[in-house]
Amino acid sequence: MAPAVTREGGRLEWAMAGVGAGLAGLAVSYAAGVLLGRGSMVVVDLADLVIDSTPGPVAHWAIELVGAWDKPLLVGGIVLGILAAFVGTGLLARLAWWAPLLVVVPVGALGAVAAAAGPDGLLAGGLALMAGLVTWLVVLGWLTGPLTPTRGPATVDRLRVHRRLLLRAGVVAVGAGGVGAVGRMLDSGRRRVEETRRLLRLTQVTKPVVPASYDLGLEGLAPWQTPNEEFYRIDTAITVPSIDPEQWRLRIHGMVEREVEYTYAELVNRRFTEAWITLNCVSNEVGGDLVGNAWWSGVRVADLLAEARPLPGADAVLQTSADEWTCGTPLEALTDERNALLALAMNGEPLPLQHGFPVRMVVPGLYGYVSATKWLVDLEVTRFADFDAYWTDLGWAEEGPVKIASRIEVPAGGDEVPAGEVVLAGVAWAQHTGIRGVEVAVDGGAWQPAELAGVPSADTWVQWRAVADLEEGDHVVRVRAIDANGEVQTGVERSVLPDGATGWHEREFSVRG
Ligand SMILES: Nc1nc2c(c(=O)[nH]1)N[C@H]1C(S)=C(S)[C@@H](COP(=O)(O)O)O[C@H]1N2
Ligand SMILES: [Mo]
Repeated sequence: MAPAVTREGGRLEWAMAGVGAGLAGLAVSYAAGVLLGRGSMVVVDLADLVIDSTPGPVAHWAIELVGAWDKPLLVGGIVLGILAAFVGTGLLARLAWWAPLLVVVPVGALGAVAAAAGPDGLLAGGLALMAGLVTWLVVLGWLTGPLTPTRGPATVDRLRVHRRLLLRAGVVAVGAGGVGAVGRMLDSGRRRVEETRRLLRLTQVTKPVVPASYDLGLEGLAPWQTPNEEFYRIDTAITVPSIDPEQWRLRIHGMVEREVEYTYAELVNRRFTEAWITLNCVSNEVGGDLVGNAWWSGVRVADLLAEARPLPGADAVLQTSADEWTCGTPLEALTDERNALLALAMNGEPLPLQHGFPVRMVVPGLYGYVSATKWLVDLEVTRFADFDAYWTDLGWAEEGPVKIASRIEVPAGGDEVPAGEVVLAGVAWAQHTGIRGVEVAVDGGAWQPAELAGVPSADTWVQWRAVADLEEGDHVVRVRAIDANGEVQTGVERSVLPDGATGWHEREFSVRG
């Protein structure tokens, strides 16, 4: 006869094990999120998702019904839901080792959707979520270890089982509490700096109004001024550095007559320069969106370098960030008339943390990887021959002047548009040189000039627009730009490595009768 299988512990013990494991998972997911620089918790993203996906009338009805209690009730409901999920895994574990997955997998799927919709994107959110889910399962297995079915004569010492369970529960509680506390501590630094940033008043910073002539205002065309929340973000930082401006220093040293150091307050009290500058990434593919245009406010770096007095023979500045990313910039690009900036503000607000708070470099005409150091703390005047920087060390070119580029945004790819006059539109850029013209070619025909919108300087992108009379069927449009020196954008296709992509952007769409 097969020995009887005994499941030790009552439902309550299994349920408690589920709750303990779930709380441990929450603590780990929270701490992992903090480490990954997330501004929000996955659980909070989940609440947001519930709110956002509640149909308007239902939400209205619910709010009407419960009045000012809507927020506490929502939070209470979510807490109850989470507790129910935790209890559920415990009870299911009592039936079969794999049964908790019936809860954990759907929760993971919901969490992934919520994280993707949340402010920090799927990657950081997904990793934090995974860390939490794995912890949940592993701790559940461990906590229920003493309760696991024993085969053979049921002569189990109930008291011993109970004691072992309590001991493990204690270990989990202390561990989860510790992990949660460390997460909170790490996060408090970021929250404090966010708060300091919010309270900063940079009196010299203005908020610009975009002249109507710069923005064609077409549906589907990116706005001429890129809002901070939509500005692309590229960096190697896993945790976004949070730097208290009071503690921040910029040191200028190396091949200089006089080493100098500046505080944030010293920069704030200098004369500010403001400019529209389009920034783009060397990794931007033809037609890609790693490019944005903002109003930057700050101090001319040429003036600070002049105070340090570079020595003859120096041709480069090695920039270092608080997180020890480095890049090398030609000394000339930082000292010529182009107004390279130590930016303190972006679009009229102190720099967002992800974009380099409190101070970053912005150099018109150079790709970000050789110029646009965020969280900047150190400038070493030196020679290109004497150093390797982060990306040049990995095979990217030492010098990264921006290449002429143009992009089609209207019609959107795969669009179906009505026959007749079809509007084509997009942007083109060649910072520090400027764009003289943009041309489009439909279905491999002759290049036709597009109209250009206005721009304040050679340092920004320019919107373009053209109209083509097209018949029903599939079409393809290509674009190329001509810079202010008369150089025509090449159609030769090259990949982004080592110094930026080339080639013409094209777009397919169809016209219906
Ligand atoms: N500290 C630091 N600064 C950095 C980087 C980085 O990885 N670390 N990436 C650079 C690159 S490659 C680009 S394209 C720009 C992007 O700036 P953004 O994220 O504000 O758009 O920042 C530059 N500055
Ligand atoms: Mo970049």
